[in-house]
Amino acid sequence: MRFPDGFVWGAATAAYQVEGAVDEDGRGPSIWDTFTRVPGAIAGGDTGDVACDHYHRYPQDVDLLAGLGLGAYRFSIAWPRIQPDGRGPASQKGLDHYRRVVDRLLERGVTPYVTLYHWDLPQALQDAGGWPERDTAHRFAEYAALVHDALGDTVRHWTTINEPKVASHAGYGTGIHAPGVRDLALRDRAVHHLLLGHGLALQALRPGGNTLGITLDVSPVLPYSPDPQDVAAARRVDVDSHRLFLDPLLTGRYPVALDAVRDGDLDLIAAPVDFLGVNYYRRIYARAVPHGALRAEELAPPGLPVTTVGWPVEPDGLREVLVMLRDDYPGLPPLFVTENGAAFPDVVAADGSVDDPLRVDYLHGHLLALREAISEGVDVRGYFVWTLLDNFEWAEGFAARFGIVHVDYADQRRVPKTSARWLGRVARDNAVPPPK
Ligand code: IFM
Repeated sequence: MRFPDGFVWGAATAAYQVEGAVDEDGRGPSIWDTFTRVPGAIAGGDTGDVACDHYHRYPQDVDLLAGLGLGAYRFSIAWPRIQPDGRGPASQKGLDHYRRVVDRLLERGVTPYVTLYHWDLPQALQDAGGWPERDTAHRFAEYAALVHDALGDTVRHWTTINEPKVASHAGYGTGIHAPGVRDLALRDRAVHHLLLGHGLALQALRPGGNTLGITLDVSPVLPYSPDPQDVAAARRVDVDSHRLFLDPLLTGRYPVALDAVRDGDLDLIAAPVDFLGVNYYRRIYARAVPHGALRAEELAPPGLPVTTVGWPVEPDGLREVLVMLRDDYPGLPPLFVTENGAAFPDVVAADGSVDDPLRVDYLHGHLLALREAISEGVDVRGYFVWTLLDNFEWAEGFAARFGIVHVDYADQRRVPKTSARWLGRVARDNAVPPPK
């Protein structure tokens, strides 16, 4: 079960989920600082104020990652550290921080994969309308250029935006994420401006021989039952969650009409990328309901094993997604699995160790499915586990632990779980053990 030579093995994190230090070194407030103050918005009333204290502890975390044998680190830049108000000149302290992170990675032989936007919009830009405003796309491109000017000499791999669907749909549609808006017209404007921001940022980043891409969350969408109503519901969910992003990026056309689109926008959005990042966690099952914009609800059929956040564990869905992308989008760029992983109720043993056989099984199954997709001819260049550290899982707070490294939030002690050692072995061997 060897992987192709040069296959990239890494772990991923995102700034707000791990950094903490939310008011240090001139960082401005983000929409997540605001949203976590809304009563009832986050399980347990948790916030990212401290999180894993990665802002201060990144040297030891980088050493940990390198020590495991992982060769790549996918992390995001906090926009409000670079531009506290979302516009204007870059904060030197913000840039210096990420320069130090990159230097540490390179010293330890770890390749940085930088994501420019993982949902922490400067609050000042939300006050001016946020992603439903076209200007935010221009502000994003300006910010991207500032980061690139500072780090472009050593960082080769850039992702513009992580999971724009979650930023638009959860942020402006259901309102379960920051900024907590529930308005479908604004949501659709946010969709377009996130993608436009990606296209404008590509222009800013393109000079200099970089490897550029965007990351989408993609799942197979199946009907909950063979009932034609459920079949139609599944189609609606697939269009709304996936084709709404894949089609404009890869074919230059939206599958539905969006009011915010102006002449020339789709040319920018569909400009070629060097890779597409795919985040895969689960299959989605859709059942028809009479209410709601999509007249569909997502519901896992009974009997499937599920993770802490209720997502069914179905490794072959990863193979299905990768093959679907290859088959449905001729000319598809190379793929990276930029996130895959699971939250389980880990137990810390009396000796302090954390054995997580469910996560090992999850990773094992998904890596076999990934290997199968590669055997079927899909061009996948790397795999990043979500996530290096237990961290702030957005609306779920700290209760959902996705890390391969356990974090004790009382004293910030890190304990690599069994899965961390298992994945490190896979990375060093560039091979997955055969199925049990
Ligand atoms: O924690 C998130 C991450 O920020 C984006 N992708 C999904 C993960 C698990 O929910």
